[in-house]
Amino acid sequence: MDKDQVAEVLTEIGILLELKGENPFKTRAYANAARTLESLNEPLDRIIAEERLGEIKGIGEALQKKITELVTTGKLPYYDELKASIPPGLFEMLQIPGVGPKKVKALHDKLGIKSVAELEAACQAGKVADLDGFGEKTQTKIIEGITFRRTYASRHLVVSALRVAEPLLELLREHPAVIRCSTAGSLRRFKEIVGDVDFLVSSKKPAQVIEFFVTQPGIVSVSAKGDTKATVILEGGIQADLRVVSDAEFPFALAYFTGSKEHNIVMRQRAIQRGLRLNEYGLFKSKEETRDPKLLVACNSEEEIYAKLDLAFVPPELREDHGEFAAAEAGKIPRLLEWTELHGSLHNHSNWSDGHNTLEEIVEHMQELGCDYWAITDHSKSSFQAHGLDPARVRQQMKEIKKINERLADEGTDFRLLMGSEVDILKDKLDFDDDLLAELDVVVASLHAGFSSDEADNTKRLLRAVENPYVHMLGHLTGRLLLEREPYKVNQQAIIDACAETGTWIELNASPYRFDMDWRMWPYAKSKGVKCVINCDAHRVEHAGFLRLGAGIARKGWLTKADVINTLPLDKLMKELKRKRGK
Ligand code: DGT
Ligand code: CA
Ligand code: CA
Ligand code: ZN
Repeated sequence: MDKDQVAEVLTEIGILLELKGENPFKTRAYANAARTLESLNEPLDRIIAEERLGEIKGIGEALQKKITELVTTGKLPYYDELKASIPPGLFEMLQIPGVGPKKVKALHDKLGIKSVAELEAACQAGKVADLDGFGEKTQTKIIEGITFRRTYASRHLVVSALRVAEPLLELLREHPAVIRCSTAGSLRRFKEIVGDVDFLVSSKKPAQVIEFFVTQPGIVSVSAKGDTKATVILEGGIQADLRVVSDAEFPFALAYFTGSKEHNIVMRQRAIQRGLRLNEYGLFKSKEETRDPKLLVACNSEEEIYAKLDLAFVPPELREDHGEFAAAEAGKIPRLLEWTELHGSLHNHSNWSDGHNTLEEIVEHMQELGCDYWAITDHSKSSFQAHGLDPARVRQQMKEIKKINERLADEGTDFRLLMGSEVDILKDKLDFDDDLLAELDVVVASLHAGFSSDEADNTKRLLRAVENPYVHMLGHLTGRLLLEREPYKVNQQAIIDACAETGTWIELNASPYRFDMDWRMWPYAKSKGVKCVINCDAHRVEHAGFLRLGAGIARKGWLTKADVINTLPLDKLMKELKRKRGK
């Protein structure tokens, strides 16, 4: 186990002990030790090998023994026993917003509640409000929390789905009985949230493929298993459907199961208009529903199906019946952005504010990845929870970055750090004065706190930032956190119009928790000539991987290389960064 995994176990032990009503000293010691481990700057196994664990503050003898056991054996019987002694439903109850270990313990001790379902019933019967330390308000909040969780139980971030689906697809691809395979459904269409994962395989031996699939790692249970279909639950609780078809059927099944439903409906209508029938088994010369192979119009690929219906190929991301048919008919489906066309990210954090890595670590990692540039845009002073920088610190960081860039130049390297800021949009001004902003290469303006419930209010604040000549782009336009926090109210169209007017760019925040501005708004922005910047908003070097995800959402928003600023090489980018200021 590495330090993050050990920290996770220690955190869980702390919670389990709290659920048992252990004394707070003991429970807190575990939480504190977990935090200490997470912030270590060297590998845990080395510290243990050199017997230096005892030198770390807050890690006493008992903890040392447990940590050593976890790192060396990957197991801890103490933890397993503790976990087994507590009903699993109690742990699940902790996921309800506003319900902590103390409350769970009280509910269990006083009302005998052992599961979320029992808790909901008790709330509805009004029993929870009567408990000491709860009350009407808390009871209502618990009911709301349970409802919220239920709505989202079958909704997952696309990144969580990809994490489990991609390795499984690779395993399927390598199986000798598999001829072709693909994901389908909303995952292939790259929706930001997916309900389940769909796999499609063509094979002459479906039973073999099904048997293989259901026994792969990453599959926690099998809900249904037939001759050509299986439904399973993947790690993380996502459901997955696998369908196996003949290779002749594959393109038709792929088109059908990729959807969307809305897209499929139009496809079928077009077939009918041409005296044909389209379904998951094929395209048939027939006026009635059929799957008679003698009537089949053979197609070896999705491209051929589209061609038979007088359409250019529609990339999966565009299959939402959002105008793709008019474009495909006119041969005007754009060549969508490829993530490899991106050269860097213009909104990222370092350990000067709330990021995890040093400037040097960032340079090394991004250079290695083949980026041309990486902007450091740490938070401004008003974001004090995120250790926002005051003007003096900003200037100090500028010096630091200049030094690093000079060194890179000396070494003959083309990679550059760009000096920037993610400046807070305050109630009536920006967090920094114009003269400081003017010294920076890159200025991202974001709304982080104090947004109003009034759309006009928020819009006005953002418009003021757009009008500032030193603001290059707006960061995460609506502040949403997918599956967690609703966007704040803002008139996106008015802001896009103002960005068009002033030459301000809009960020596509590529964090899979945000994907903000939403893909549905990009065609409008594009029609107004507003440029997109795909930004990682990286807080760790690993977040550079978000570029690929952001590009997927950009494709869903119909964006091409020309629409995205950070497809530019460094010299052209530097020119564009000066354009608005020159006006
Ligand atoms: P999801 O899973 O809720 O995120 O969304 P999808 O689009 O992946 O939906 P899913 O998994 O229920 O079905 C996969 C595709 O299969 C769907 O996009 C279109 C096709 N499909 C499923 N059921 C129907 C249906 O009743 N009518 C039509 N036309 N297509 C369907
Ligand atoms: Ca699906
Ligand atoms: Ca499905
Ligand atoms: Zn940021």
